Amino acid sequence: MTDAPTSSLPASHPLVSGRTSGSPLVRALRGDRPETLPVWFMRQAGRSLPEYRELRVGTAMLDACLDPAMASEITLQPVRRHGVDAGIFFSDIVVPIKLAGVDVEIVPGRGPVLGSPIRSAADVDALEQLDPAALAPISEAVARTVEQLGDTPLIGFAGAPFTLAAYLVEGGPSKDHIRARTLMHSDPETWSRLLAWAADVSGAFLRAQVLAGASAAQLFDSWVGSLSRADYVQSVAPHSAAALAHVADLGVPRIHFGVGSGEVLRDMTTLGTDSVGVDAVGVDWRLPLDEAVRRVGTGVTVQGNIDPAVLSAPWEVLEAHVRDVVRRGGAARAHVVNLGHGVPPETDPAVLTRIVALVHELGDGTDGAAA
Ligand code: 1CP
Repeated sequence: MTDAPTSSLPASHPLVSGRTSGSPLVRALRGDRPETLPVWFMRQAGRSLPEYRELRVGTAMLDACLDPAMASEITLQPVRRHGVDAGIFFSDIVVPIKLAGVDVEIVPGRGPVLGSPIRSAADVDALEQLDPAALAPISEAVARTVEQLGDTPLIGFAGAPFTLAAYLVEGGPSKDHIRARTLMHSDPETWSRLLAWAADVSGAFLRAQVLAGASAAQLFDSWVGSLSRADYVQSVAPHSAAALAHVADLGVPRIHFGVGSGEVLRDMTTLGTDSVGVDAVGVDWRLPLDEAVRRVGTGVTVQGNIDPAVLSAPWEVLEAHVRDVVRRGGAARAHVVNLGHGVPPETDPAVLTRIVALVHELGDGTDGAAA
């Protein structure tokens, strides 16, 4: 896997030119154990940073995402501050559906809200394809960011079809995504067309980021934990595979993450097939990493899984927890240290910087020193 083909990428792409191909993140995703464990944090860009809050004053969330200079600056802020081993592109999973013409906005303190939810066959029929030209601000923001990042890789991302459908059908954030799951059972044909549309739109968004210079691609299926395993395998995994297929020919390492994903972790690794279909699987805080490895095997890198709740505990407690995460991650072929979900907005950013320094002291994570 180390020699994954990268021929469809432009020669100037950091994975091809060599700028990021030897980085700890890319090596770990491809299955090596670099001398230093890579670490980054989901939602590292955003509300925990005062410089972010300052920059965002007066600009709506989705406007910030579509302003290349602002999106790029916000992406770089946590990299400068914490010394993390990767940037994650500042955007949102609903950006591509907005660019495809869906009436969606991000309401502060709440999340994505739709003007009118998508609930019937006719609603799905009315969805429009994403015009590739609409992705220009995304490509420009990524290109600007990658230029500034030097040897540090940028992770591109997109929402998985199920998590997007959870917003599209519900019309906003919801607890158990009941309406979405009802549609899946009551009208499987409409469900399938909706997820196929979401896979196309998300896949195009992900591909634009990779072509513009992202060195890894993460698919977020944040709400996958509300599905039974049977429903996941039958009605969801094929569409996640379709979204990820949009970058398959580019040879970029692919990460698949979900929350509450213990029951389906193996299926998220295989994408419902017989063999490993991604380079890394993200694990939430509920499942110890050694147990995750027991479930997914050693053909895939694990990413995770510091409990976000422990970030605000006393340092001694947090330090012991981080060491335990690293020790358990030693069971995997390779480990990318991260949280089990996003950084809570009230987190003291100094704590994140301290975790990065600690992880970088722990070597490749297999010497038992972490214990
Ligand atoms: O004004 C603000 O600051 C709004 C807060 C915010 C931010 C900073 C939202 C609204 N989105 C984002 C950025 C964002 N969203 C990133 C940035 C890069 C980084 O990680 O540093 C990423 C990767 C996302 C992806 C995203 N959006 C996911 C998947 C990841 C996850 O955390 O599970 C999901 C589920 C969303 C939807 C969304 N957007 C925003 C909120 C508050 C939510 C969740 C709402 C809910 O609870 O349903």
